[in-house]
Amino acid sequence: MLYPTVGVPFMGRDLLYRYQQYKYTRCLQRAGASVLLLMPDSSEEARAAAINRCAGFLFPGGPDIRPDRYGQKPQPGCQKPDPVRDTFELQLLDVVLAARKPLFCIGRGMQLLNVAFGGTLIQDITDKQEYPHMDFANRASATHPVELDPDSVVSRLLKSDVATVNSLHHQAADTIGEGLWIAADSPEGYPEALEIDDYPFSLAVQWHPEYMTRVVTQQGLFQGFAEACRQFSQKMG
Ligand SMILES: [Mn+2]
Repeated sequence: MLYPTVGVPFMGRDLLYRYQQYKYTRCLQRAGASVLLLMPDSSEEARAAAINRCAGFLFPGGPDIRPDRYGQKPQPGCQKPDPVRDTFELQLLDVVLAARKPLFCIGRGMQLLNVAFGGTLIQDITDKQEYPHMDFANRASATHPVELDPDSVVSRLLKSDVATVNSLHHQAADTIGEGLWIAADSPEGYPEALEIDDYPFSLAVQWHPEYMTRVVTQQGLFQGFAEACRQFSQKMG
């Protein structure tokens, strides 16, 4: 039995971020992966060594991405960014994509993937939604339906082309970066999952499977990702 190492960027020292980081760690461990937290303030060599050890990477939730990263000025409703995370995670994502290692992007992570591919975000969807997309109180259950492309990895792992998901975002992917495609959307048409063209294993969801721990199929996303990491890890030797 092999326990592939998954790199996860450090989310921050606040109690809420520590709680969220723990949720990701638990789901990855339950899927048979071991987690290596990647610290943005470590030395460049230590970081490179840590990144090399990882068979796959999970990009977690977090604050809004600074709008200048996708060529816009901040608009009303855009929340305080974390520029250190933006810089670190966008650099890390480049390294991961070049190495073609398995990738799982969640929440902010999915938005980061879109921005890395040249896409843009709607800075605030609060007044443009039919369902409550920012519903922290119901994070363990489902808030809105999504429709999944039957040819997507996310649909294969959830074993369905429809699902109901939780929702903890107030921004949405707008223009989709070239090289990505929409694997799931909400009833209003907001992208809820993205995948990368011609890439060994990529999964990017706008919802938060790490909170839906009572829903067995959602844990299947972590299982599928961990399995892809296990296979990559065997290739790494
Ligand atoms: Mn949503």
